[in-house]
Amino acid sequence: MYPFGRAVAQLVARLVWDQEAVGSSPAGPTRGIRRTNIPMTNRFHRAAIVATAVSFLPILGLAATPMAGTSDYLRSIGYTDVQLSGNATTEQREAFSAVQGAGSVSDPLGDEVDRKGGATTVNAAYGDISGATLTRNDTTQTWDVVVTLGGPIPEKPTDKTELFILMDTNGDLSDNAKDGIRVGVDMEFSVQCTKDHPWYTDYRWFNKGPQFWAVNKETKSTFEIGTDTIAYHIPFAEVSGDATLTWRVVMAAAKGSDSEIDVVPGVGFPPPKGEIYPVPPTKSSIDLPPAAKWVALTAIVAALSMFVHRKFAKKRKK
Ligand SMILES: [Ca+2]
Ligand SMILES: [Ca+2]
Repeated sequence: MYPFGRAVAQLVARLVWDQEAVGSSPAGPTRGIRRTNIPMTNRFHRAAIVATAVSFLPILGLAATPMAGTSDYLRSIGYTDVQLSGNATTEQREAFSAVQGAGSVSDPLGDEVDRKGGATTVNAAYGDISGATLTRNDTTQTWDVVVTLGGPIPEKPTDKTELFILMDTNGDLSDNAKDGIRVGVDMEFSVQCTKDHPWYTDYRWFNKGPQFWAVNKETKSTFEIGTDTIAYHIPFAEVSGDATLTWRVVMAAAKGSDSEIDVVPGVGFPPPKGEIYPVPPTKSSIDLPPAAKWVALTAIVAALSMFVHRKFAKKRKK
């Protein structure tokens, strides 16, 4: 079930075993014959420690790390199959979140959905955003957006791949889109590629009169595609350097007719209007990478086990 978890538990058991055998037997038995010298109470004690160690793993959420480019994270926080079946357009959903002003936002891996909000089958790690940063760059006179992805970007993605940067650029709510994935914004910058076209920029602005996204203006934005990052630079001539921006980014990858969409900030899509989705757990103040968590957990459990064992050993000697 949890192979690595079992390995940790076995390591803990070994540590306890060595402590018991070497520390409690006056004859100092060799490794090959120790087992027969362990009293039944010790075995019970050891089994309890191992069970405790194993029980810690799922509690700490370390047993299964969601894979980039999947809907694993949503499942891990309790989304049901019905919720992941996806049956509502973005216009039929509660409002998408947004970031206020310059700064950084992090995002879990494995929180993508398809275009209807259901589990995705595309499984492209490079379509999964792990973080985004908006910086005002006075040197280049640009707004710089850097998006970090869950895997390396292929030189030539086989299907359409797009990064959208959606912004309210003027603080005026009256010229913003009213619903859908672009709710609350008035400009859309993007960089896209298809199997036939290398990466190129695109730009749309929301025309509040007729209420549609106009394509009659071009952007002089530039971009860099890195190994697992996309950097995008919007000139102050197009978005004022004095603006207080409200923004979100959207990564979309396709495989045939299947889609994988990651919207940041937020996990998955917002729930259909009137419904409630599971809420992600609050992040701990110490945000260690998974490998460091394992090491820390192993050390904690081993130390606790040794402490408890010594207490028991002392009592037995009395
Ligand atoms: Ca993500
Ligand atoms: Ca606006």
